[in-house]
Amino acid sequence: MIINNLFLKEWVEEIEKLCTPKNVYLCDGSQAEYDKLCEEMVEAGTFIRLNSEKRPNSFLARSHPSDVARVEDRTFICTSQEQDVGPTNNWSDIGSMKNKLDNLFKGCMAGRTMYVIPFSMGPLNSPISHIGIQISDSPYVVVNQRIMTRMGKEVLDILGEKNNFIKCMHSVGMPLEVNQPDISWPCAPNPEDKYIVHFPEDRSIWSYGSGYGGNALLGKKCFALRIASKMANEEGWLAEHMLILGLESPQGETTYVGAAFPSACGKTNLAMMMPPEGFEGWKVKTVGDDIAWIKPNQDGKFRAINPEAGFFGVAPGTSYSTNPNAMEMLKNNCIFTNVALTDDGDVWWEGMDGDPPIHAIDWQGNDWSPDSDVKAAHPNARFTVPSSQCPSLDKDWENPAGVTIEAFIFGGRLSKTFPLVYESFNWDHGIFMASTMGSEATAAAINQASIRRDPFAMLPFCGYNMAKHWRHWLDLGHKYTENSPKIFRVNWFRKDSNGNFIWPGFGENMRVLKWIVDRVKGKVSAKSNSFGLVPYFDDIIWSGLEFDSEKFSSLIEVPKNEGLKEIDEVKEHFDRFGEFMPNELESQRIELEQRLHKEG
Ligand code: SAT
Ligand code: MN
Repeated sequence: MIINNLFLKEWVEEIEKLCTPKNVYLCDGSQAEYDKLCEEMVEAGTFIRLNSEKRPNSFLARSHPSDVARVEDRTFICTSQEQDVGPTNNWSDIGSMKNKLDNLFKGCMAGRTMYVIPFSMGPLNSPISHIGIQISDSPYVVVNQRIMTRMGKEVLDILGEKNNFIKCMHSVGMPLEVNQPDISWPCAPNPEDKYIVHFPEDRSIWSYGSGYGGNALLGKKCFALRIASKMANEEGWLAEHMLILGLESPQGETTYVGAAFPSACGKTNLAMMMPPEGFEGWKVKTVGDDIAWIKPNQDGKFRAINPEAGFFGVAPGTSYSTNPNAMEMLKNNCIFTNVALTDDGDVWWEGMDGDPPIHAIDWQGNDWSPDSDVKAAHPNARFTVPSSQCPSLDKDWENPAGVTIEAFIFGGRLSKTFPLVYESFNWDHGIFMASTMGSEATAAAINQASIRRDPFAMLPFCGYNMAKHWRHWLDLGHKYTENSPKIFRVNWFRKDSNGNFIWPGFGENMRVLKWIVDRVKGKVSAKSNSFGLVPYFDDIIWSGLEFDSEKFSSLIEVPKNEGLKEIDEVKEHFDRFGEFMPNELESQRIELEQRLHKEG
């Protein structure tokens, strides 16, 4: 394969000169190429082939212990003006960062192959999709990108002569001297040597020193969220940290919702949920589990696609009881990273069904048994699996026009104050609800506010000033009033006075989703409290679950003193954004205070 696109050709030559790899390889995205790279990684010790009867065509990788998750404090956004990134991002000046990166990348691929990876975020023929080209010296990245994106030759065909691709530059940051043997997971082990850098103004990404997850699979958080959120702001659409699911009624009518929860809050489980007893005939249909690109169409409908083609999910805690669809989809063609290896060549992680194995090899390659005092799988161990293997996948998941979102759901992890579910009074109030969302701070943060705010679940992912992101959402709702989705907040995690969860969660969340669908379709009325519109007890389907109206009240009522505390904390949260703070949101805060006082 050769590169015909002159812009791409020029860029690849420039990078080759800078990084001085042993050779350059243009990825075609074929199965043969994937198989060959996997085999090479088995030989190099990066991959272990799993038992081909138990887990066909699947591999285990163990990362370097210093390279196990995204590194938020090494993630930078570089813009001309510091205020463009706002108080929630690490800003750095463009010129000095470019100098630093130039030095880091100089010769950084010595002794390695430089892969050129053309990929599309979103279906190849969708007007909502965008193309990226990742350059990487990691074959692990290539095979993961083949699962997570539409990757290879077709993407170059679609790109044609155009130069509208996002440049995604990646190196593991471990050049090899002549005759220096490689290691199974090369990276720059020192945290200060890792750089995940975004230049939203020229829409490029430079990532150095890590081979793991969102640090290295640059289509995901770096492109589809940080860079795309900025593009979306300029072009009038949305790039959000949201799962997309469809709720299909027994009559065959599907209602799609986009739901935002912070990372590792069970988004994959919710996106693939099995409806509980009492919901015969209902189906949950999966479109995506992490990212949504949403563009209002000419009718003002919010059409959403999942820009990804695979799931990069947290393995620990995944089981037939928490997510049977995930367990089914993980039966073959998977890459597992940092899970445990069983003696029969299969994988295991904490929380999997049944008894733990009596012996395994842990994620660091050491012997492990149930009485070891370390975990067998790293808590952020992941699976990479094609979406097409998901049993609950929606028939429209690759519809180039997307699916119409009728409700947005925002959730956090909060043990008190916040109702199980509430609907906003109007669009602006919904944006207030999303801009103030968050999860309980841990005991370590005892002197700080009790809630760690994660607005829109976008705290680590918004590529520009968060307050401008709120402004953007407000404006979109004001522009498309007729078909704008309803907005809800949910909180599965409220506790009683004994510290026990009041709500059973998991599949039972379907009861809440069904109420949301009924609200969207105008089938049920709602009761107002100070926080928003909450369900009447009788409007939730209870069959199959014992739950009385008193317990239900304790899940949806807002104690006045707790509500007032929230008002004060929200003020502090909003104050951080200074002059960029939209007036509408401060007005919402004051109205909430007035409602709380009126309730007496
Ligand atoms: O590693 S990822 O960024 O892809 C997943 C996450 O941390 O949310
Ligand atoms: Mn995520």
